[in-house]
Amino acid sequence: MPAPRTVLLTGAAGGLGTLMRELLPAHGYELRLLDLLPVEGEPDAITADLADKKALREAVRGVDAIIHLAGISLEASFEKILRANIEGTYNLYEAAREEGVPRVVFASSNHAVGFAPRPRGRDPLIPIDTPHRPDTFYGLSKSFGEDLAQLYWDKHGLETVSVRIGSCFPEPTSVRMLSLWMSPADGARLLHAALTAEHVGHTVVYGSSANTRLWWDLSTARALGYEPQDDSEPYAAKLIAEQGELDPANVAHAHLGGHFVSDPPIWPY
Ligand code: NAI
Ligand code: 15L
Repeated sequence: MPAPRTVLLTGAAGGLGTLMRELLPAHGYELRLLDLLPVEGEPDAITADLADKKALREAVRGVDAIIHLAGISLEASFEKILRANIEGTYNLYEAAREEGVPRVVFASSNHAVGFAPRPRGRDPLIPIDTPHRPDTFYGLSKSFGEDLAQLYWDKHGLETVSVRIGSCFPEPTSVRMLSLWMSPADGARLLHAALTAEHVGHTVVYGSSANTRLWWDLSTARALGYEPQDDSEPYAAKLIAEQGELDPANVAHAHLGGHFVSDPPIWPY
């Protein structure tokens, strides 16, 4: 596959979309933007719902690849998750198939496997082939998205890299995030690797920086050419002083998904 140049970024108005809009052009991409909400400062962005099949078909026409970030990014009722994340992702893949887009990078999440116990001490890192253990309907929709991607590869030859993102924010804000943090710059590096690696078929990777306190195995991400440059460790002393070490007796501290397993944050609208 020739290196993609024009890339559709869905979810462009969101937190991660905003960070990637700033960082991806330096990797050589021209971004076409789409979101349910207007994208501030981007009058050419497409304002469309993932439910709008016609708009999606037009949005994907002629792009070399899609980075799919749009959707509900927290827990919500099954009906809301079904519409935005499950049917919405299906609609996007159908549009991509119909228009011959060769590759999608899918924003999966650690919450697809959120009930995986987090490693302690000398425990092995969580492998990429750990079974799906969603911690929420939200996580379930990410498990679905990964399976949908596998189907579209096996049946239609549409490639996907599913990135189980940890926590991609400018800085880690919790002790848990010391293990899962992906710096925005590393996020852009990983998306670039996922867009340009050859013959990915459907590849699933974990998405984080090279954190000292890493819980998962980054080898499938590294195999794409991803070389993380950042580590959350400089934030560790302050966060641990403020919040204390993780308590193994606390169910939210004992699992990869953190508080999503017990008290998930709810999508506000
Ligand atoms: P966000 O909630 O800030 O952004 C999501 C965007 O999707 C919003 O701008 C929203 O308007 C848009 N959207 C929602 N429903 C839509 C629909 N039906 N049609 C079109 N657009 C719709 O979330 P964030 O943090 O930017 O995450 C982006 C993606 O990455 C999400 O899929 C999320 O699940 C995933 N992810 C993010 C992580 C992170 O650390 N930020 C961690 C793991 C996964
Ligand atoms: C996610 O999947 C969410 O979209 C994001 O807002 C964070 O909560 C992240 O996981 C996390 O686990 O920190």
